[in-house]
Amino acid sequence: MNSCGLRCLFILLSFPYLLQADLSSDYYSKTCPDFDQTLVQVVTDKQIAAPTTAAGTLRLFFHDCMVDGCDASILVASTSGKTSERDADINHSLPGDAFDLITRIKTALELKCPNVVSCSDILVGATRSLVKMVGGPRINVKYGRKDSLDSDMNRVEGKLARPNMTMDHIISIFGSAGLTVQEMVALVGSHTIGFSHCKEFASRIFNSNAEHSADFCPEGMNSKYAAELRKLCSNYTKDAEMSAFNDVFTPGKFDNMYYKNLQHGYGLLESDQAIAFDNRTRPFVDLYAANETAFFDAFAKAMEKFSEQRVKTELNGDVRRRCDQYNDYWG
Ligand code: HEM
Ligand SMILES: *[C@@H]1O[C@H](CO)[C@@H](O)[C@H](O)[C@H]1NC(C)=O
Ligand SMILES: *[C@@H]1O[C@H](CO)[C@@H](O)[C@H](O)[C@H]1NC(C)=O
Ligand SMILES: *[C@@H]1O[C@H](CO)[C@@H](O)[C@H](O)[C@H]1NC(C)=O
Ligand SMILES: *[C@@H]1O[C@H](CO)[C@@H](O)[C@H](O)[C@H]1NC(C)=O
Ligand SMILES: CC(=O)N[C@H]1CO[C@H](CO)[C@@H](O)[C@@H]1O
Repeated sequence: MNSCGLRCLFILLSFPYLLQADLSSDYYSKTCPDFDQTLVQVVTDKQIAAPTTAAGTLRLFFHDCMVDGCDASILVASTSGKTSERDADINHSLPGDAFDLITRIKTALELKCPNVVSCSDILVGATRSLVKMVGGPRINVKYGRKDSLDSDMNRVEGKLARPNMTMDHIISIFGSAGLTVQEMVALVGSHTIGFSHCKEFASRIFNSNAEHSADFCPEGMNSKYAAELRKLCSNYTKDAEMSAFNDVFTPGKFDNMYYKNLQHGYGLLESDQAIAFDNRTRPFVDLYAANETAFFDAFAKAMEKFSEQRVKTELNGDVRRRCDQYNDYWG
């Protein structure tokens, strides 16, 4: 159910231009002049205190924007009546530090300019800052998004790729989000930072016939790497927290090592490794492995495009006062 209804019909008939999102890089220059400075300050403090924040926030951004555009729908907490996106099954491992970061930025901004800055803009701005902070490219971002009026776990299924999907399926999911194969390969380069829980790749390294056999190695994987991962994850069924770096060589640095890893059998997830084998994706893996500037340019452009698609406007969104709750217009 769209929570907009008659209210929107009225607004649309009166102000048809509202259908068009009006994003700009200086959107808050008059209404919240300290926006950039405040955001960067909170982001910097948090990243220093908790260095896993960058990867966690980038993944949170990705999951928010894949499901109906960047609209902060992922930040809404479930209520007794309704399970929201962040509690959809696939979100189980979304990191607490990233949610905490957004709350901190929102709190700081509400003190300076109440009811002005949207949660979706905060998530986009924080992601952009963090990518740069861990060594990645400068991304041009525009602001002016509104936050969703609706978050529903049922809208998540089928919109996020899983590591065991076929490349056809993954390409089609990104295609539905308006992204080309090249843009997809560039964005997945995000796996140059962060980590994955063992359960996400256990089926690759523990094959059911040769459970702990020392020399089992999935096709395309470096055999020493497979053995190391098996050791690292030996306890994963007992300890669900066990996890491995996505990029085993430079885990905290945003660089093009992810693609070099794929070329040498150090892809962690099945989907990572598959990107290096598929004819449609492989040329871009080779390009980005050879030329980090080409990767950074493509990543920055794809992030900019991705962050501006299907953006909510006054018509179907608002500025939430708390990022985890809808505004209460009737109370
Ligand atoms: C083929 C498509 C993709 C698949 C199947 C996939 C799957 C996954 C999985 C299973 C994890 C591990 C989660 C965990 O265990 O906690 C992960 C981590 C991550 N993903 Fe992806 N992903 C994909 C594309 C992307 C894209 C396009 C981005 C960014 C734009 C992204 C950003 C991240 C980041 C930053 C992490 C690390 C999170 C952390 O350390 O907290 N992924 N991904
Ligand atoms: C893929 O993994 C999910 C759980 O992550 C599982 O439910 C599903 O059955 C798997 N699909 C295939 C084809 O293996
Ligand atoms: C596995 O778990 C057991 C008990 O929790 C612990 O004693 C052992 O050190 C763990 N091994 C590894 C490799 O983490
Ligand atoms: C992929 O490329 C290889 C090597 O160029 C070729 O042999 C194979 O037929 C191609 N497969 C498809 C599906 O295009
Ligand atoms: C690397 O990519 C950049 C950006 O696309 C390009 O300008 C440059 O010429 C490339 N460098 C090499 C050595 O190919
Ligand atoms: C970060 C977050 O909100 N994760 C939630 C994902 O879903 C599980 C199960 O519903 C919740 O327990 C987590 O809190």
